[in-house]
Amino acid sequence: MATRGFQGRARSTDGRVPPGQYVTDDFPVLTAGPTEFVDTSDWELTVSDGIVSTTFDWAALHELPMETITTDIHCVTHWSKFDTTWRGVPIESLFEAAGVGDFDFALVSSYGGYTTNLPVTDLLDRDAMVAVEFDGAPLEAEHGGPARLLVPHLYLWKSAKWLSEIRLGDDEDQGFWEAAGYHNYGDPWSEQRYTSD
Ligand SMILES: Nc1nc2c(c(=O)[nH]1)N[C@H]1C(S)=C(S)[C@@H](COP(=O)(O)O)O[C@H]1N2
Ligand SMILES: [Mo]
Repeated sequence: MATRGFQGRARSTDGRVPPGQYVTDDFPVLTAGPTEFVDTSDWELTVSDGIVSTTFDWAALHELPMETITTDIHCVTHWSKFDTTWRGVPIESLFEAAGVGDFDFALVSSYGGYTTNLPVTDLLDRDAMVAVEFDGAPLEAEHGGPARLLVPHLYLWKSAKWLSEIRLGDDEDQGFWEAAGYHNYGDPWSEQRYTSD
C-alpha cells in the first residue's frame, strides 16, 4: 500500500495502518454490555445451517486442530494493535467437523446476546478462528474468553467475544452493530465504518 501524508512518513509502520487508525500497545476492552463469565465446563458452541446443527463443548473443541497466528487488529473506534498472537481452531476446520453445507452468510452469536454478521468466505479464506488463547495464555473473560471469534482482516466488532453460535444461511441477517448503522462488511482498509461509508 502506498504511504500518504504525515502518518506514512512519521511511522515505521508503513502500509500497516489502515486509514483513520492510530496504533496502540494497549489492549482496550470494548463491550456493549457487561463482561460475560462463562466457565469452560458450561461453554458450548453450536454451528448450524438450518439442516445440520452440531454442538461442540470445550473438550470437543480441543479435539480439533489448533493453529497459532500473529496478526494486526483494527477497531472501528480508531485503534489498531500490531502483532497480536492468538491460538485457536480455524473456522474451516470447525465447519468441516460440524458437517455444515455451503452457504453465503453467517450470523454469529455470543453469550449475553451480542450478534454480528459476515460473509462465509471471510470466515473460510483468511485467518478467522475460534480463539482460546491470547499471547500464550488462556483468553481473559474481558477479551471474550473462554473462546471468541477472531476475524482479523475486518473491524474488530465482527470478532464476537464469548462465542456461542454460528448460523449459516442464504440470506444476510444483520447483527447488533450492523442493525445500528455500522457497515455490513467492515473492511478497515476501505474505512467501511458506517452504512453510509
Ligand atoms: N459479545 C461481544 N463481542 C464483542 C463486542 C461486544 O460488545 N460483545 N464488542 C465488539 C467490539 S465493538 C470490539 S472493538 C471488540 C473488542 O474486543 P476487545 O474488548 O477484546 O478489545 O469486540 C467485539 N466483540
Ligand atoms: Mo469496536
